[in-house]
Amino acid sequence: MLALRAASATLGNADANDNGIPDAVDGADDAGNGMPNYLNRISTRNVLPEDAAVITRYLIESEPGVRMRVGAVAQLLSTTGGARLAGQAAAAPIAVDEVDNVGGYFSYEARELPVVGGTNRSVVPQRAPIPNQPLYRLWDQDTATWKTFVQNATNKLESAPGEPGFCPAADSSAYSAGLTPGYLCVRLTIEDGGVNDLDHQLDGAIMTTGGIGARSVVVVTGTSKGAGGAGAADYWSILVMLLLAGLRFGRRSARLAAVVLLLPVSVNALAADATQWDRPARLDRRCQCHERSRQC
Ligand SMILES: [Ca+2]
Ligand SMILES: [Ca+2]
Repeated sequence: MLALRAASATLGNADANDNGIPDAVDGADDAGNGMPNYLNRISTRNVLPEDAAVITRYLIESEPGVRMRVGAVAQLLSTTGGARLAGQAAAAPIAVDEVDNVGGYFSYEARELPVVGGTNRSVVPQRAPIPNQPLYRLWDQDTATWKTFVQNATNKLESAPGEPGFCPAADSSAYSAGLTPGYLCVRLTIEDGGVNDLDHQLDGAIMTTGGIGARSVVVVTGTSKGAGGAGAADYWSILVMLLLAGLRFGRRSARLAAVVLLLPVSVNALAADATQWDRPARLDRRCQCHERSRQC
């Protein structure tokens, strides 16, 4: 996917990347990582800045050897010059997702994977803690739709506590399964050519544009009878009848019957909740610091 602009930036004597060379001399050619030369400050191939001007923290990192590149969506829409789109409004020119974004979207590519058809792990420091009921949402440019990251044997979402701007390295054992609310670091494992690879090619590269979303509504579903609201209505009708019966035969027997009736509703609600957002299988608070970070 290529980013095509109607016009190139007009560069002058400013020095956006603070390298002592005027922007006009640095030029707007691709620095090799999807960023224009006049903004680029980084040369490590497996690392990208979320914001072009900040290279000491908030770095998106892949496993060593992989070439990282700012994604085409960020090249067109990022206001920070890096791989980050600053939230739902920044991504609106694509489409507004039905799921509320938390902490921004990130658009990047990981190229030159060691194995075509293999997997790639990348770490994205979050701008806000992972919320309750989290999802990882992806923008699929081929279908022009937002979709939810699919987890399976070769595609995973993991998280680690981290510190603002600093996360364990992409190959660290500090990550635990799932998106844990409150954590600041997300690791995505994506299979080349798999369901979450947005270039849809078996080509030794993965493309992703997406970010954390939070469901705003918990949907409680299911009773033992039928589909939709009819079964639930029957349930509550029976419950009311039992309570009325309690007035005649005693409160204790009515309470017992109500508990028996409500138990499967509660179990169904928990089961429904578990399918609505990503929940970690376990917590692992071990932390290995990023080699460029001084704390963890
Ligand atoms: Ca410069
Ligand atoms: Ca691919």
